[in-house]
Amino acid sequence: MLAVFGHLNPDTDAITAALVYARLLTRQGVDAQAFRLGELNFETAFVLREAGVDAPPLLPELPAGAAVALVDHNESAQSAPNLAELNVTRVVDHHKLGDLSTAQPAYLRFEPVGCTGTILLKLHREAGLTVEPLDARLMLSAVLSDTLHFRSPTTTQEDRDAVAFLAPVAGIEDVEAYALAMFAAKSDLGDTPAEALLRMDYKVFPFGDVVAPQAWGIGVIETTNPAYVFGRQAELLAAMDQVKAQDGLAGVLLSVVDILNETNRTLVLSATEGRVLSEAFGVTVDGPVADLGGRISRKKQIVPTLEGYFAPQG
Ligand SMILES: [Mn+2]
Repeated sequence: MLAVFGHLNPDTDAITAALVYARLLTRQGVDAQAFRLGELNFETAFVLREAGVDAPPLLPELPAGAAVALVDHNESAQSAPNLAELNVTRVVDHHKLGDLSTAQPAYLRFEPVGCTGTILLKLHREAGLTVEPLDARLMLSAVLSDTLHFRSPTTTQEDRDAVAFLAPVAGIEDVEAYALAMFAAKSDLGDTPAEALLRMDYKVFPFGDVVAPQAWGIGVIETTNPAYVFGRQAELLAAMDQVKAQDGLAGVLLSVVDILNETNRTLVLSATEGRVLSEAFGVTVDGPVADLGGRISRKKQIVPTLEGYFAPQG
């Protein structure tokens, strides 16, 4: 059995890509099953509920050598804890290549598009398989989620074309209304504990080099209601401080992305984070919130800038 899973702290793309790719592989004669590496966020729970689909089970600890397919990620820091011992046979992803290595020749499909779902639609076409309505709905939801309905600079024409193709197959007439309902579900955070909010869409990135490595944790809260998040600013800063110490990180950032206004205001934990943000992004940091303007994509606008900033000189 091939275990198919997306990244830790899964988002809608990580969960739906695992479900859709496992179904696609099964139709192609591969014994594949979808798993997840964490709890669903509120948006993903909404998407699966609307689709009438159960969440994939949590990935059990797999024995060394077990065959796995990675979707929507490739870096070990974002994957199963014992990834190094597993046999990665397939990767379908739209992130930068990280520290991936494979024991044997593998099927690797990377494309610089806005969403894994967009690549999965191509895989259906290349295999000559029709797209089932359920799969169409899941892929469509992932593209809307990852691109913030085309607001993100990660959006490509292929993502737009994918949504235009998938919406009628999925039976979704009003894509705008569906996207807004997804974002409303994602923003309805209730009394979620501060650390859970920080870790909901959170990734650890290794910056620097072997001589001076430093791991940074970068969380993002995409919301239509930033006032709610800033109302919990003190709690969030306390959670960031605790996670930084607990996980031995050099820095922790939490970006609050206002989906509808396309802005990023990032919580500044200490002078360390403040200095890095001001030097890397050329912004004035005064107090616990840094205005990063329209930089709403961690993947395309935050991480590459920080990688450049921490890269060894010369
Ligand atoms: Mn994705």
